Amino acid sequence: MKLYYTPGACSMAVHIVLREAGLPFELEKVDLRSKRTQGGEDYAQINPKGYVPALRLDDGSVLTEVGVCVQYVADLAPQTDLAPVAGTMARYRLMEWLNFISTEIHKTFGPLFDPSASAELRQRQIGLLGKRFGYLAERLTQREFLMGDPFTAADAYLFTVLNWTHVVKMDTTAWPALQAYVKRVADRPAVREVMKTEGLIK
Ligand SMILES: N[C@@H](CCC(=O)N[C@@H](CS)C(=O)NCC(=O)O)C(=O)O
Repeated sequence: MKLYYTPGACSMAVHIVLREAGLPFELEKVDLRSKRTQGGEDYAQINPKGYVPALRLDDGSVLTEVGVCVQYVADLAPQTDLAPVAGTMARYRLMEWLNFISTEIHKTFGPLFDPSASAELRQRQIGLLGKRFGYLAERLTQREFLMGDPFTAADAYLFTVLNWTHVVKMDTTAWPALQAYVKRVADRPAVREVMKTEGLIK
């Protein structure tokens, strides 16, 4: 398998699940401005949607969308419990989290990365994120990880997007449970390894 990624982007969720799963994989960095890979390929030929992540599977086909890629990888390593067995209620709970993270958190950050966004829009997005963070913090005071214990693919995705609060300089001190959760995930050996590889920590 080969993961097309950009350091610190949502592709990091797939990278974390690959490391947590202990599966062999290759990495290829994508420059999102030029839309070229580190190896010089035209990224539009790999993922015509133009964004990361993309996962080249061993049969040569390409899988996209964070919430799907993380489940695909997790299912290759069922012993790790990164995703509950397909068809169970627990699996639907995982999908519920993945969808929430994608639509309510990941995409809400978008305008905060846009230098042309107005101050009003930024405030609106920060307010929306604050509401979601309040909900998450309440859940995470009662449990170690989103699904309780163990760590799952949803935690890999949530950690990845919460890491953007540093990038956009959003103050999270109002949600200590969320800060404790981020630290808990950041301290996992696989997560540290991913962050080192992506150049986010030394
Ligand atoms: N729906 C996609 C969204 C992926 C996405 O937003 N990727 C961002 C990085 S976090 C990106 O590559 N943006 C560059 C672009 O859209 O040109 C998914 O879930 O994978």
